[in-house]
Amino acid sequence: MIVRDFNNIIENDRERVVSDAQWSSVRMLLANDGMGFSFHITFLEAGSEHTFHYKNHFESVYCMEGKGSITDLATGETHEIKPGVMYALNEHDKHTLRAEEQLVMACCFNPPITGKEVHREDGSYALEDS
Ligand code: 9YT
Repeated sequence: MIVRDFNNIIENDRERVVSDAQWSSVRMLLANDGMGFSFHITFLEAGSEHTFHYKNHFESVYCMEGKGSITDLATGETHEIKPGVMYALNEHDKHTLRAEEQLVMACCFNPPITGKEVHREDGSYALEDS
């Protein structure tokens, strides 16, 4: 069994904490945990906007705190994001996420990320060996 404490990670396991200018993410589970998915708690700053396109991964995201919206860039459709709402990028959907208030999201990736990825210019993460 794997048991990890978010607060302990923040204090003692900084390798699991990744930050960009306007988001940060705590990787609770990564590929080497062998679960077949990774699990992240992600914070998106109030007022920020992000375009991501996870071409190589499926992702589901559950909003725990905050307020914002997500636009599916293929259809132009925009959905409200608030606590209790989940979105799943089941078609590797390119999307823009906006945080009106800081968003706190619980995210799962399949395949799991390794922790070494950086966002490429097209908004995707590479697979480990691509
Ligand atoms: C909200 C969202 O797409 N989170 C993705 C996870 C985060 N970018 C990370 O941990 O890499």
